[in-house]
Amino acid sequence: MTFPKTLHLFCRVVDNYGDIGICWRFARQLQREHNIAVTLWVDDLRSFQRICPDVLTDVEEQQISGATIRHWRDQDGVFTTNDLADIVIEFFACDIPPGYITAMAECNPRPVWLNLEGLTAEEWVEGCHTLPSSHPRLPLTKHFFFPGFTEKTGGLLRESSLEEQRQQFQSDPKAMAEFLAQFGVTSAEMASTKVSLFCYPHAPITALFNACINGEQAITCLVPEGVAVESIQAFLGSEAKAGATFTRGALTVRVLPFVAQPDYDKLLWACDLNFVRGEDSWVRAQWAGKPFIWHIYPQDENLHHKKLRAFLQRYSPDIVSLTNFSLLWNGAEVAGAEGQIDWPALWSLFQADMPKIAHKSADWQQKMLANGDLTSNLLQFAVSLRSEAAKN
Ligand code: TRH
Repeated sequence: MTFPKTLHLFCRVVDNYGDIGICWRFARQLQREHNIAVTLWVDDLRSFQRICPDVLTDVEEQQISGATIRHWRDQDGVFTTNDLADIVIEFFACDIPPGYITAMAECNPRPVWLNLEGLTAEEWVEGCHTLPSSHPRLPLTKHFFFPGFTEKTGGLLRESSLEEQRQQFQSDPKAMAEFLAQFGVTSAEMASTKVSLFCYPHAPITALFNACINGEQAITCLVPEGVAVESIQAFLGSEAKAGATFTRGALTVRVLPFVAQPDYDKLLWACDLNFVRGEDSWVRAQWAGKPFIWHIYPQDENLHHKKLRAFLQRYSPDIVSLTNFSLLWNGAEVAGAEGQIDWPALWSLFQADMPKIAHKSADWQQKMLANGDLTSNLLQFAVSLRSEAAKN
C-alpha cells in the first residue's frame, strides 16, 4: 500500500481522559492493524500517563507500542513539507499550528486533512458526516468525520481482536477471578453482583448506594481511584485510596487503582453491570456485552439530555427500567416521576431487567458490527479522497 503510510493525529486534552483515551486507542489500531506510522501530538502527557503508565511526562518525543508520541507544547513552529504526514487528523476540532497548515498547502499531493468529531446518536450526524470545509485562504479542504451508530456514519472504534479477547476472558472464570483478586476482591465479593462505577462527581451516587444497602442482593461496587471522590469517601468514612473498602448492609464498595486502558476493558468484562461515562468508556461498555448505565458529559442548557435521549431511543426504546434509570442518573426528567425519586424501586426494577438488557446488548453489538469499525472506515474515506484528488 502506498497511501497512507504516515498519519499525524493532534489531540488536545480538554478535561478528563476521554480525548486522549480515544486518540490512543485509535493510534494503536492504525499502527497494529493497518501498519501506518502514527505520530500522536498531545498537549497533556500527565493525563496520558494515567491511561498508559509507559508514558514519560518530561520528554519531547517517545515511542510507545510502535507509535511516536510528541509533546504538543504550543502553536509555534515552522514546518516543511517533509515534516508532514499523508493523513492529518484534528481530534475534536482542535486547531493545529498555523505553520503546519501552511506547509500542508505547499505539499504535492496535499495531505488528506480530517476533523474527527465526537460521538452522538443524534440524527443530524448523518447529514454532516464527510462534509467538506474549504480553508478561507489556502487551497486546502478539511473533511468532517463522525463516529456513529448507523451505516451513514463512521461507526465505532473497535479493534479486530476485541471480541475474541473478550470471549476468551469471559469464558475463563479463573482468569476473571485472578484479575479481580489482584485488587483485593474476595471470593464472597466475586460471587456477588459486581458493579464497576465510573461517573462524574454529580451523579446521584448516595441515592444509589442507599438503595443497594437495603437491597436483597449482595452488591460489590468497584470504583477506580479518583472517581467521584467525595461521595465514595462519604460511604467509606475514610480516604478513597486504592485498596480502601467498606461494607454496609448488602453493599460493599472497594476502591481500585486507576488501571491502564487494556485492564479497564477487563474490568468491564468481569463485572455484571458497568456505570460508564463520557465517550470512550461508554463505547467500551457497549462492546463488553454487559448491561451498562451511561453518565453523559454535561453540557450547557442540558444539551446532553437530548443526546442521551437520542441514544436511549436507538439502544433500548422498549426497556423502560433502563431508560428511566439512565435519565434519572443523568438528572433528566422522566414523565410521571416528578418530585421525590424512588431510587430503591428504580434499582430493583432495573436489576430485575438485567438479564433482558444483557440479551439486548448482544443484538446491539451485531447491529454495530455491521457498520464496520471507525478506523477502517476512516482510512477507506481517506483513500477515496486521495484518488478523487488525483483525478482532478
Ligand atoms: O474521561 P472522560 O470523562 O472523557 C470525557 C469524554 O471523552 C467527553 O466526550 C469529553 O468531552 C470530556 O471527557 C472532556 O470519559 P471517557 O471518554 O470514558 O474516557 C475515559 C478513559 O479513561 C477511557 O479511555 C477509559 C480510560 N480508563 C482507564 O484507562 N482506566 C480506568 O481505570 C478508567 C476508569 C478509565
